Amino acid sequence: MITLYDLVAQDDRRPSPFCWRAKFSLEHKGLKWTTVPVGFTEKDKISFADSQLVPVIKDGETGVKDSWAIALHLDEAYPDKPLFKSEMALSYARFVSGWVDTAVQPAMFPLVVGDLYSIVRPVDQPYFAETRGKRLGTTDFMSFQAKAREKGVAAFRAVLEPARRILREQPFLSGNQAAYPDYALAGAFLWGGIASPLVLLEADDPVHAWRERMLDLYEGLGRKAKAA
Ligand SMILES: N[C@@H](CCC(=O)N[C@@H](CS)C(=O)NCC(=O)O)C(=O)O
Repeated sequence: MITLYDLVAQDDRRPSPFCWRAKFSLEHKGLKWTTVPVGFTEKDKISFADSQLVPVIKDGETGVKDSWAIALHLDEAYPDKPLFKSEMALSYARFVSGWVDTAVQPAMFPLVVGDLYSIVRPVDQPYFAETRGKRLGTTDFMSFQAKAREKGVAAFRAVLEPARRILREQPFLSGNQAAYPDYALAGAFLWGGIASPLVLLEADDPVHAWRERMLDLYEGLGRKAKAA
């Protein structure tokens, strides 16, 4: 049994996009896993892995931090049902993950930050306000979010164009079956959806239909997640 240290918000919500990558990876490989909830200020729970961030996994005596390192570890330790079937598949997954990290999530964050703050556990809110306030230059996250939404929703949809082009042609970013590139992008949408009721996608967007397929995967793992 693998233990995933998973970011927790109010009402046991689990919003972390990077933890979602790890959850989908564990499911992809058919491994048994459980979670330990970790609040923003509960760094002591993940110190065994020398980490300040989640996801972290404990696999037997081994601790692994960072979602990408976790994926690599799982393929190395459990070669069955590979996440990365070839060097090219690994490279594509890395490229898509990098795009989600540097373009998709940064475009989404300002649109949901006020709602995200309001679901953070009260005990963690001062930490969130300090760290994210520094990043955004304000702790008035609701006003920041309202301003960002004026032009940001259209800009966010534009960022998704590379995914939209491929999803017009095939059901998943990875082809006929979902794999790591899909998990990376789905993690971002789970983050947004768990934090905020904001409608991010138009109903006729191919990305919308893909997101529905992603929510259905693994017996509706994503769909069962407590959303805003
Ligand atoms: N590169 C890391 C990023 C992990 C990350 O940023 N995790 C966030 C949650 S989504 C976190 O632990 N934040 C805690 C904090 O900001 O103190 C990965 O891929 O795992």
